[in-house]
Amino acid sequence: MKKALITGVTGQDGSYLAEFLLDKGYEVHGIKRRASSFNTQRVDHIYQDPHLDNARFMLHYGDLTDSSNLTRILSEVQPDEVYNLGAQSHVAVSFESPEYTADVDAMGALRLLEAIRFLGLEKKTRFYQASTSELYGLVQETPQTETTPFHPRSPYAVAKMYAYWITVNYREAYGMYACNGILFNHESPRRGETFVTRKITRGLANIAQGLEDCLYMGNIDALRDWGHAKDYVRMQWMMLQQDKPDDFVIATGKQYSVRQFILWAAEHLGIALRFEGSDVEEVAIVDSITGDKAPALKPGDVVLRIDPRYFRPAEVETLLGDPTKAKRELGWSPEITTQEMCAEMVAEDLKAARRMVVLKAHEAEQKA
Ligand code: NDP
Ligand code: GDR
Repeated sequence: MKKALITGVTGQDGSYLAEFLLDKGYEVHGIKRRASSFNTQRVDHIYQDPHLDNARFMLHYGDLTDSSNLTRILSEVQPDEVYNLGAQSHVAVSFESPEYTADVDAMGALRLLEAIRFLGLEKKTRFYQASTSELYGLVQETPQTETTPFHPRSPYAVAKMYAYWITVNYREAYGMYACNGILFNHESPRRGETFVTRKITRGLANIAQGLEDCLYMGNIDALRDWGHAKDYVRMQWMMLQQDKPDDFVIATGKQYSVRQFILWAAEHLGIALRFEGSDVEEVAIVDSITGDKAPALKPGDVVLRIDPRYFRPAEVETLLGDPTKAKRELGWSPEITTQEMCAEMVAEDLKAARRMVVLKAHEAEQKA
């Protein structure tokens, strides 16, 4: 039975990858951070009682800033594959916490690679590094491929650039099977609530149900290539099953604006929106409503305003990936379109909002 170790197992990708590897028959070990409250919601459904003889999913406390902890876990698990998905992954937050972001996102990758080498696992353990389209930043060519030059635009992207190159370096210097997946944005109903797609689907669903009044957004003209996390974790695994390690761009090859994503999400809620004003003055106003998904709204309601607080000190305006190499060499193609993904996210967030409405009504009844 193959063993995998996943850092960031409690995150969006980590949870889908753990499910995927369990289905493939792997023994899966994940590193979770100690927190003052439970932080394993995304993997609770695959939790297995460690007392069971046949348990194949195990969690270990750890942190990418803690070398001795990583070395001990690697030594105990002796994994065939390590997926380094753990990161301070929010670009805007990296401007607030640049040093911490560098420690986790850059040095974390080095700590893992060095621990693998120190333990003499460099010929056994294959290593996947969660690299990112943010490396392209101020883009030098469109679409972006494996050979497009990097120009990172945030402390996050600069930290990830170190992780990218240290992965290449350990491959070249020590013959390690180490790969970078240069993944473009990927989302799902499990996406963190402060990333733009989830903020939109969750925010609009809550507004439609009367739980919030207005969504405050930053640069809605940013262009992104958005795929589904489920498609992208499959590719992470495929990259570690080849004869030779290599780096791959993973993207859909299609690009849309944040504004377009807002319109789709609204449409799935039966809301037609129009945008008025410009830049910081811009608002989205309800034109018409069909169906019963937005009972709290009426035409003329303002559901979105621009708040410069969400502008970044340096923005990545446009990203569009070219996944030709992944298609050609690995036979990988995304199966879920951006629009289908948006519909799935809205449906899940609407369910959650409706549950909250029922709960609130029940609480109010109890009080009365
Ligand atoms: P998430 O933010 O959902 O998950 C990040 C994970 O890293 C969480 O499990 C988090 O733990 C963990 N983590 C954070 N800090 C530390 C630390 N100091 N030590 C150990 N673990 C830590 O990210 P995604 O799942 O979306 O992304 C996975 C990886 O892929 C990240 O490295 C991200 O930068 C990268 N990436 C993501 C893309 C995307 O569009 N989703 C695109 C390209 C790259 P906790 O749950 O406790 O916070
Ligand atoms: P990104 O994702 O920075 O591309 O990084 P995010 O969803 O945060 O932003 C995408 C674009 O939307 C614009 N935007 C807003 N973003 C947020 N979060 N909140 C807002 O209110 C808002 N308004 C507009 C942003 O300015 C940006 O242009 C993600 C992360 O998952 C990284 O870890 C990963 O490496 C990259 O994707 C690929």
